[in-house]
Amino acid sequence: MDKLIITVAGVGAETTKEAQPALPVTAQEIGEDAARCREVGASIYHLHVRRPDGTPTQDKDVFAAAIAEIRKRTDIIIQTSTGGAMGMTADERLQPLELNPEMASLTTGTANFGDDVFFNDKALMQEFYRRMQTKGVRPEFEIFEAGQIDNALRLVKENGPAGPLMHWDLVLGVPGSMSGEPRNVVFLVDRLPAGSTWTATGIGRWHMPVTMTALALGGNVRVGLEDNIFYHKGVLAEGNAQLAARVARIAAEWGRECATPDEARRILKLAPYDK
Ligand code: KMH
Ligand code: ZN
Repeated sequence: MDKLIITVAGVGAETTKEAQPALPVTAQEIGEDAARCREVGASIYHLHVRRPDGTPTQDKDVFAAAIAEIRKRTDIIIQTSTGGAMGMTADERLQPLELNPEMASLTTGTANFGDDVFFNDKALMQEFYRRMQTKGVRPEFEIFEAGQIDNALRLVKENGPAGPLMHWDLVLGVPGSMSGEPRNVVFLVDRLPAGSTWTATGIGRWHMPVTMTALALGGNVRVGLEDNIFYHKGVLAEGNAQLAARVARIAAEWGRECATPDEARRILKLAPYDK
């Protein structure tokens, strides 16, 4: 079994500082957070950014500032979000790709998202996918519903591959979309094409069921305040690193070590890190 790749979704677009005081918001806070997470075993940082008042933005310059602060401190793989926040236009969401990140998220389908709709029709997906292909940015296919796997496979069939393998993130438990029951994780993993790599994350109360199922299946895990603000029911996490450290500890007890960022690059067949 490959070493464990822990992704930290440390910032997100929906979590607020009021709800979770440990949320990193400024570029410096994000840089320090990514370094702490890397120290406890994380190898990918899924990056959203915020304006100084905490509101989400996809502004390229705000991403550049956060990436610079991360890069001052750590070699962690940076995966920029193209999901952004509810209501953003496709052009807004695409901005961080201009910075040529190693990876970027790509949701392959529209999904209910709380009281809102996270809109990703075919034209949008295709534009995002082709832009990533052209720029050599590896997509992480974000799957909230089963049909989104088929949509991603169709993108590859119609446009060709965007790298030597497909990497997936099963995002389960968003209110309005597929829940994080273990059987749902198994169902989705069964549908991924041979040669794929995958990670999974459970939103809110689904955090631990999805984490434990992913570990049991030999997959990878995503944690972080974007997805879940609690350590235990009703007890806020101290921060992203505490959530990452717990998964690293459980995996170690099971005899599975965490991949360093460079080991994760090899597992994901990404280009070697160029300092
Ligand atoms: N904030 C959500 C609407 C992604 O990063 O690609 C979308 C999201 C997915 O967070
Ligand atoms: Zn995200």
